[in-house]
Amino acid sequence: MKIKIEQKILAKNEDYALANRKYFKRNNIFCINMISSPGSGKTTILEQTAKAMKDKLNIAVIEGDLYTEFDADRIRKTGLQAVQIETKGACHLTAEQITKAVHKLDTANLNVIVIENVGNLVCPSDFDLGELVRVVVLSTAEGDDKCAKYPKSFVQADVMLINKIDLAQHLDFNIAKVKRDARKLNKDLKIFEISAKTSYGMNKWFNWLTLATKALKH
Ligand SMILES: Nc1nc2c(ncn2[C@@H]2O[C@H](COP(=O)(O)OP(=O)(O)O)[C@@H](O)[C@H]2O)c(=O)[nH]1
Ligand SMILES: [Mg+2]
Repeated sequence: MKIKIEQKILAKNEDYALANRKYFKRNNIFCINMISSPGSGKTTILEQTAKAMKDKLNIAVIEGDLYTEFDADRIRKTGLQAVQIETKGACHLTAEQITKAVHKLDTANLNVIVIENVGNLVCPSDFDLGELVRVVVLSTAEGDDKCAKYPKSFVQADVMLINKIDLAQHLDFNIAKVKRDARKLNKDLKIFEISAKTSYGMNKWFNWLTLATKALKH
C-alpha cells in the first residue's frame, strides 16, 4: 500500500516536472535546482551571484523552506525577484509547487531561475522539479565524508560547489578526497571550490553560469 502511494506521488511529480522542463526550454530559461544540507551557504552564494551578475543576467529565485520567508527577503534585498515556498514540514519541494511559483514571477526577459531547495541532502534527490541542471553545495564545515554517505545527491548533480573554502584549514576537510569521492560517483561532475564569504573562486562559478545560460539558446 505504502509503495503504491509513493509510486503515485512520484508519477504525478514526474508529469509536472516534464511540463516545467518543456516550459523552461521553450522560454529559454536556464533553471537550476540547488540542493544541500541546511547552512551550507546556498542563500549566501545566491546573494553574491545576484550582485555580481545583475548587469549580465536576469535571474529570479524560488526559495524552499519548511517555514519563514527569510531567504526570499534576503534575495529581494539584492534587487532580484524571489518567491518563497513554505512546505510546512515537508523535507523537499515538488514540481507542482514550482509550476505554481513560476506563475508568480514576471518571466518576461528572464534568463535564469534558481530553485533553492529545502536544506536536506536526502529527500530532494527523489523529486525532479523539471530543472535543466542540478547544483549540489557541500560546505567544508559539514565534513569530508558526505559524498560517500549521501551518494544520490552527488550522482544526480551536474555541478558541485565546495563552499566555505576559507574555513577548510581549520576543519581537517580534505578537499582532494572529496573531489575523488565525488568523481568516483559521477565522473562528469563539474567542481568549483568557492567561498561565498571571501569571494574566492566565485568568478569561475559566475563564468560557468553565464556560458551555460548562453548555450541554452543555441
Ligand atoms: N566562513 C564562511 N561562512 C559562510 C560562507 N557561505 C555562507 N556562510 C555562512 O554560513 C551560514 C549559513 O549560510 P546560508 O547562506 O544561510 O546557508 P543555506 O542554509 O544553505 O542557505 C551563514 O552564517 C553564512 O554567513 C563561506 O563561504 N564562508
Ligand atoms: Mg537558505
